Amino acid sequence: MSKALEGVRILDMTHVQSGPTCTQLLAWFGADVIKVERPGTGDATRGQLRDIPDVDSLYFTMLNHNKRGITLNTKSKSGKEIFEKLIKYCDVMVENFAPGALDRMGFSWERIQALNPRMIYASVKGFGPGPFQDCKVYENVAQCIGGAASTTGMIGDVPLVSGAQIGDSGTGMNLALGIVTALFHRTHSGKGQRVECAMQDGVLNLCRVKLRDQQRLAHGPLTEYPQYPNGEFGAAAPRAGNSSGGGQPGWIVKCKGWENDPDAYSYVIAQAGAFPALAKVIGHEDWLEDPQWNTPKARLPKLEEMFGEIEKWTMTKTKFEVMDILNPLNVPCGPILSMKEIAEEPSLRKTGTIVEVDHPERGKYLSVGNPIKLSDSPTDVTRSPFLGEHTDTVLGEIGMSDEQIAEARAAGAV
Ligand code: CAO
Repeated sequence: MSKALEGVRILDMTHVQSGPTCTQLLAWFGADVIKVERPGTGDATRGQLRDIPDVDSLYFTMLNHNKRGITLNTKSKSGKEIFEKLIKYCDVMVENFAPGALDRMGFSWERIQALNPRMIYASVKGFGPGPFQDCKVYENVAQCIGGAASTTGMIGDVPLVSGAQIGDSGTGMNLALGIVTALFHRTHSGKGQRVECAMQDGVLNLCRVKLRDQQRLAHGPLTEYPQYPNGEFGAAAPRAGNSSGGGQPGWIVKCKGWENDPDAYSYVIAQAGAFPALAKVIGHEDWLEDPQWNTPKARLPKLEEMFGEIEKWTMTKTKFEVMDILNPLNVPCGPILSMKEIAEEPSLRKTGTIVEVDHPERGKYLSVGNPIKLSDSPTDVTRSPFLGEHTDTVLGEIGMSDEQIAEARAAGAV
């Protein structure tokens, strides 16, 4: 079986998380990803949050699978010459340095196009063009500037960032889509193009429903928000606690064992069609005849009370029992799964969503596999490269002799 992106060569200048998630995806689809790192130090994440001394961190290994690794000082004279050869050798260049870093090295988009007109040049930055275009940005900053933090959290409490890396891994996904789209375009245009993704845009794209709510505010209160009917709505779309972002009310309720287990909770959605079954199972058949309860509109001002009654019932069941009972009744619900439970879930191992990878220095560890499954192009997750592991091989591929490689090494370029 051939891999979907076999034959595509990626010059991977990425570091930390956002860029590496993009190139890892492309590598999983079969692209030859050549990760370029600074000699001696490499990607800073190799050494960050280490769990085992002197061994590449999980932070690094889990973001750089299936890649080859070379070292190159792109600021040195001979390093720049090698970099030029690599630009001519590859189809795509990906980077997520601070704004302007590649230009400062002497590699503007114009120069790259001149070197290789078929090159697709893809970048992640914190902001797009505008007043903040020169700022450095990390995940949590992206969540703040993209509207996620302002709209996440409990009512009346501080803004909250999510554990989901929507700024980094989310933007990496966008960039990967931009790259394969540009590759497709190149099949008939014959030309490369620039692909730019701002983390602010990526987060905002995932907060679409909140911009929807911002505009709905002009026409009255947001009736599905916990603030309705007694709370206040200000000028901006507010935090909504755990209420559902859609048209069906939902909330997180306690389940049996919640006193000792921080994850003994379930999300329950009181979807209109399944409401009679839900009411019956929690012992509130009376609601079905009561005009105060038996329409979605009548229930809207009483959602807190309704979920309170649902919770009285869920507290008598484990989160998995709640799932077992409510699913056959077509009540959408889901247990709050801990990372431990997810890591141990056999079905996720089977699908390759959680994979065990072997690493010569750290031994076996778990990683998150490819979330996108292609029928003719399955993903095999292989370990990340050591710093400079493939330098000699790749420099040989671009036509450098052993002697020239030795010279580059002596000059500190690799
Ligand atoms: N050879 C020579 N120099 C190299 C090199 C190499 N192989 N690789 C990197 N460098 C240089 C860069 O050119 C840059 O030099 P200048 O400052 O002189 O231009 C320098 O190393 C540092 O790069 P940086 O500014 O990108 O790194 P940082 O740690 O200060 O900032 C980050 C990190 C992530 C905040 C910044 O890169 C950024 O804002 N990136 C864009 C947004 C992004 O992707 N953020 C997500 C990161 S994951 O949370």
